[in-house]
Amino acid sequence: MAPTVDYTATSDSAFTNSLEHAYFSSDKPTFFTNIGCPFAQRANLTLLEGNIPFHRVEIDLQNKPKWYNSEVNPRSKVPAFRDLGDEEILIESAILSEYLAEKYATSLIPATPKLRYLGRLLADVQSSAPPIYQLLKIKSDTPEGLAEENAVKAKLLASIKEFTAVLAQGSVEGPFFLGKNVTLPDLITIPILTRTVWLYEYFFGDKLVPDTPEFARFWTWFNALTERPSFKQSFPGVEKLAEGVIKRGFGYVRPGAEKKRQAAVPQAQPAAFAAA
Ligand SMILES: N[C@@H](CCC(=O)N[C@@H](CS)C(=O)NCC(=O)O)C(=O)O
Repeated sequence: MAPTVDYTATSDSAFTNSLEHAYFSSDKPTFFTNIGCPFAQRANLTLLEGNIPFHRVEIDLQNKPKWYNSEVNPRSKVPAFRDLGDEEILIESAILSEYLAEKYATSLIPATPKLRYLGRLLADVQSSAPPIYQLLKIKSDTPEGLAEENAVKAKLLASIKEFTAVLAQGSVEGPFFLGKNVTLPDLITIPILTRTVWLYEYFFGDKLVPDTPEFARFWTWFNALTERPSFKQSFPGVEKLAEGVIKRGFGYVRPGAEKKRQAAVPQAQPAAFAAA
């Protein structure tokens, strides 16, 4: 199946899609992505926050075009990026985002070695936490399953506590990691944390991270980033993500969650794109 290609800028109207080969724009960098992928969203946020023009090629991960492996990314994953004036394809979301900021949007890079260190620490804390999918798929209808579920929940919450402490080291007030301006560590960490927080609410019906003073800095950060146009534009909506999780057997809605969810969760994020 051909990838869906959307035109993120009007000047792409001359584009014609090729079923046989990968399309590379000749007047903008080409970004191969998928709206549901948190790793791709890191780079997508960096492109948007850095005001970097790009041509977007949406890859259907369930039905990847044949050329994707051979002509774009031999690892067969999104994101991938081809810069203008360079035939080489750049991969790996965190490294790619750093490249994009260094080349096109240096204001996104924390200003001092100490702040860059803290930013990398923030990203490390986030990526050392168990993936939310590990929790969602545990069958908790046996005492062992329930114990396992509780252990993973505790690990996730402990990691968010640690994350909150590093946020406060960056800036006590925020709202962003380093204060009033968004920087790369915000963009690298928010995609996976939104999956963790919102999918937890969706599948369990209650909150992983309580609304208490202990987590106030976390919520300030989380709300400030998810309200930005860049986030809304690069996120498919919680329902779409949850649908994908259920369809692929990565998790199931816990009994009673739906009722609790309707009371506890104000609204899922609006879908940014029709197709996820
Ligand atoms: N370490 C990679 C991970 C990227 C990744 O796992 N992408 C997933 C989608 S979220 C993917 O393309 N999966 C396709 C596949 O494995 O077939 C990065 O940070 O860029």
